[in-house]
Amino acid sequence: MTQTNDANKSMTLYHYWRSSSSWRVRWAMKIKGISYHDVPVNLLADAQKSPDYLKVNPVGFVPAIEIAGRCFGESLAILEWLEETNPTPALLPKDPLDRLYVRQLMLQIACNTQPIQNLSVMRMHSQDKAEQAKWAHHWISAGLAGYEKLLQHGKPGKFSFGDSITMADLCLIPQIYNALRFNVDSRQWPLLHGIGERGLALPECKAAHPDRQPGAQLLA
Ligand SMILES: N[C@@H](CCC(=O)N[C@@H](CS)C(=O)NCC(=O)O)C(=O)O
Repeated sequence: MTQTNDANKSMTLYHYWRSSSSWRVRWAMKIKGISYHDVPVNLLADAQKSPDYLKVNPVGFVPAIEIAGRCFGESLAILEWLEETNPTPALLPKDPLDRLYVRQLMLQIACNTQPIQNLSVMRMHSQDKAEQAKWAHHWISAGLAGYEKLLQHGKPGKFSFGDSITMADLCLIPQIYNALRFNVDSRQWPLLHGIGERGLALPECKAAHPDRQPGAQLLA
């Protein structure tokens, strides 16, 4: 596919080392063997709201990706594009109902959990760091408890759906990492905790891990 190859040659990922949404995309790109140029966006310095970055993603969130001169945001939309243009290794199951279930899991994190504990939402809720942490703790706990229930009614194996990594895991595992920052211990949910441990041990996940990203050492 010529278009895909051309696009793959010229990708720039705008991301923040500790952003769970950014980690989803980094991890997918590592799994699919796609290289990219890095542009770190420092959320603590509000670089996501700078005029330059707003030209990349007008809504002021990371990640964003530049592909063949065009810029796009929204991590799940980017994951779907990566899957369409680089189908192997697959990150979604083949059966449409299984895909529906995997997407339900993805959205349990990407719609029902992560946005509520986002930096801008926490800041709007309160300026007080302790209150922000309490808020994040509550909503991450609620979101992960829901994910565990979905797993109990699904077909978990080594990972969220069977024994292969899917996009659901790409959403879950960065959220588990984020949870630790707010003292939410995933051991209370045995199914997702085990998935988290196995996922973190994978080389592609390690390569996409926040600690290995540009900017991490400076800001940690
Ligand atoms: N739905 C978006 C969410 C992106 C998002 O919330 N990004 C966070 C970092 S994980 C962010 O840029 N926060 C900056 C802010 O809240 O100002 C996606 O999946 O890409």
